[in-house]
Amino acid sequence: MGWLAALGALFAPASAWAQDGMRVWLPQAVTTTAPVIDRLFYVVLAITGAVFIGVQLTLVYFLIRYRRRPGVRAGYTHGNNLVEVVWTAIPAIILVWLSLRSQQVWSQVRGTPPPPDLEVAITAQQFAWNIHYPGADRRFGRTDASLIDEASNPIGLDRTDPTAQDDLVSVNQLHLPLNQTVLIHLKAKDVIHSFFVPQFRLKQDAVPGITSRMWVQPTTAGNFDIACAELCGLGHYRMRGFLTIESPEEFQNWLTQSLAEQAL
Ligand SMILES: [Cu+2]
Repeated sequence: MGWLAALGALFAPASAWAQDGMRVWLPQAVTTTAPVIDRLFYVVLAITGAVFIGVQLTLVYFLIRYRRRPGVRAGYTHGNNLVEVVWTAIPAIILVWLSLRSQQVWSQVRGTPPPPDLEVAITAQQFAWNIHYPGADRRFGRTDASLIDEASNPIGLDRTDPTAQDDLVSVNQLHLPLNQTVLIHLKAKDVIHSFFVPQFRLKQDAVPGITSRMWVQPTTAGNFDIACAELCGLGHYRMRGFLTIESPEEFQNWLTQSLAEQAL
């Protein structure tokens, strides 16, 4: 039966690919800023693609044009100052223009976020994502490392703190409401992890001792994977979270129901 298992292993990536709608190009873009990053990607691809084709065609032309012939040395060319100036100046101008454009995209994607409708704290650890919702009071309860209990209280939330009463802590389940601005506070408990949702076009390191902030505004409902993009230990491969983007009503229902289950 060994060969059957081997065959299965061979087709596992194919079935994951089929589940993702057999996309051959970029994953879905499900936030307001993802298409902005994609546009920059296409601009860079178009420029480098055109240069690549141009350089290869010129190479072939020069191979033929300056080949060895009776009475002519192979590779014989003479310098041309004007051509040298042009092919130095054009890439320089393109690079300066691209860096200015990238700066604009960067400030739009990672600059000051619009006022958030919802805030979520995500604490990465070997090998899970702890998701902390502040609840109706919109204030995160106090956390304290000495209160951490891996089984019952992975982020060390102080349940005696009044602002913690309506807080929800879920493991690997991130639900986000459609069309609302969400500010994510990203932390790490042990080693460096990296929060990665390909459909957000966002990848952010989670570093112990630092709270990194990023924001998203989801535009498409669906279920997506959260991957850890930093080799963080032996269980790195199974550090997978589940992202659900749903309507604000469905999100509220999920929050209320999870809070009720948490209280049991
Ligand atoms: Cu990790």
